[in-house]
Amino acid sequence: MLNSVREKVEEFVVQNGIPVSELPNKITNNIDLATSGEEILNLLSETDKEIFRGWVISDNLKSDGLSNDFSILKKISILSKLIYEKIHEQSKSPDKRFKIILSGCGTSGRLAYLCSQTFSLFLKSIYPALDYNVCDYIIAGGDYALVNSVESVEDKPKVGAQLLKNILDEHPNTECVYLGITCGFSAPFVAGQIDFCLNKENNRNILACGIIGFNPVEMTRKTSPINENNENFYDLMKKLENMERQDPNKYFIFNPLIGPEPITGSSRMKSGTTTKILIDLIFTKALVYLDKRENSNELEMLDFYEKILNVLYAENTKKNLGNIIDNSCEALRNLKHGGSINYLSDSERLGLLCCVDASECLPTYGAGKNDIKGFVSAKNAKSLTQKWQGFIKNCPTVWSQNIIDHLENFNSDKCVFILIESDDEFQSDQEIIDKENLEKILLEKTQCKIYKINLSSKNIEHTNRIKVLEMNELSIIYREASKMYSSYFSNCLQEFTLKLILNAISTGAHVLYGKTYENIMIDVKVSNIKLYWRACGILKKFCSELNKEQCEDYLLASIYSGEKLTNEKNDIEKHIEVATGKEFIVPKALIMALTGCNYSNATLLLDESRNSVRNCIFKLKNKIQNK
Ligand code: F1P
Repeated sequence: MLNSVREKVEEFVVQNGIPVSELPNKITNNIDLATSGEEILNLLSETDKEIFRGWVISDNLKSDGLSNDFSILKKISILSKLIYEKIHEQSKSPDKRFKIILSGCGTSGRLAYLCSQTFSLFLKSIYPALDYNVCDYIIAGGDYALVNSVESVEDKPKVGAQLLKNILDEHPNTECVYLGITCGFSAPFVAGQIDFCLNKENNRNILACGIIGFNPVEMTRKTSPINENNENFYDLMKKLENMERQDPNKYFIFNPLIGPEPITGSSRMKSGTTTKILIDLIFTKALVYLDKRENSNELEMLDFYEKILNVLYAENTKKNLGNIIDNSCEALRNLKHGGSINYLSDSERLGLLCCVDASECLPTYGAGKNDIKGFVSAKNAKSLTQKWQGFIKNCPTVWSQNIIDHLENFNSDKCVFILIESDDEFQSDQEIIDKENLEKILLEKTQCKIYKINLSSKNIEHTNRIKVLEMNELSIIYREASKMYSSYFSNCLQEFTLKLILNAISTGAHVLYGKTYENIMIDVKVSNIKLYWRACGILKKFCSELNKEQCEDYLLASIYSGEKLTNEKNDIEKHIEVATGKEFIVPKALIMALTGCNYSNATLLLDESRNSVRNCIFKLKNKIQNK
């Protein structure tokens, strides 16, 4: 085990200093050649297994080489004990307030929201006297960013720090645990908050400060100063690493090495999933302490997640889920003929995951807003509970009346409906629409394909038109988790299952549709600094004979539509502002770089391939090779 992790780390580090989170994964190198959903699932099963490799020993890569003195699992244990003690203290003397603050950008912020809401709700259910949310969240761009992408705020350290300060100011005399999430150790928004926490003046009420991400500390972003002292994220991480050594009960770096994403840089996938596992384990373990059960074992808990992977990627499931992916891809191919992918859940908790997964396809794959959607069913928008307001307010597709009013949008056999069946104990029944009725309407009034994913404990019957993805072992695993730990943990596992399924459907459908070249989403939106450098990296990868500077020049030529650059070249913020909202920036830059043609001709070439980036690059590469 030790050796394999060492090898993996070394392998990652030697590759031109590119952070693990931005490297292409060798397993999925040919994912764009897959011809079926099942083949995609075979690859995802391998990359998802990598999630579990780097937990047992430490994988912090220190400047002096590998060190295994801080195991991630041990850190989970220390932090969860601290959280338990504070919640316990609070329950005995309510004036001793305590808060956990989870914060992140994009997917990381969305997971901060989900985990903070579920944990706070659960605590309220066991301590009815609790009159506030013990766990709070911050997401860059505010609640609007829960289901929309607002990537530019990620580059603003001061905004991050101010938002954290606001929460602390609102709750004076409240002790806090802060956990920042940035999968690539790259978001200045989060760095600003870490900087704030490490500053002694602000430190009074901060009991613990931690960060979650999936690169070795050495690979933290070294550009973009974060504070007045011109320190960058890397400098802060080195400080944090030192402080963690000196005071391991207060400072935490959670960075298990999980290997690169199946779609390069798509941190919503493995990194998001691992973020969730880490937070789930910390919170579940705290609950187990509260329940006076001392016997929770992190490894055993981790095992539950692996068991679910085995069920999900078992032959039979792969076949059925593969079929859903195939038909979802068919829906994308037929967008002009009524094709669309729709998720529907009757639980706000799981519906959030549906809406998030769908909304992430817009920035990730340049999907249109009607291509893939999540719905949460309720009698009407107002009847949905206050608890999930942040999400409900910002999600345009929250209630099923939307569906009923717009049935004509779903009246094509290319339209796919995926219904999530669950028995969510936190859902209040009276607020929920009569689901059977909705199903009946869909069946009678539309031609769409209907699938059900059964995450409940009941068996569901197949009918002619409704195919069911049944995974019987799941309910056994959930029940066991609930018995051994808590029903909270079992909910976490259910969310984990659904996240993997939805990620597989949306990723699989877009990859089969031809949105990636190899495992790289070339048409990346250039909407923040991380993505600007990712775009340059993509050009470098495919045009190895060019140097970094030339690659950046091609990117700028595309951003400014072939016009001469009038701004300072290093005014990246300006370039991002101009790039935001423009289409096909990287593909056009790549065509110019590969062929030497100008901007207008690159646009023509892309047009000729009907904007299929993959086909266009494929043709060009063949042409160049045959010269
Ligand atoms: C945050 C994030 C991602 C998103 C995109 C832009 O990344 O918003 O969630 O998919 O890559 O960045 P991170 O700070 O968690 O690395």
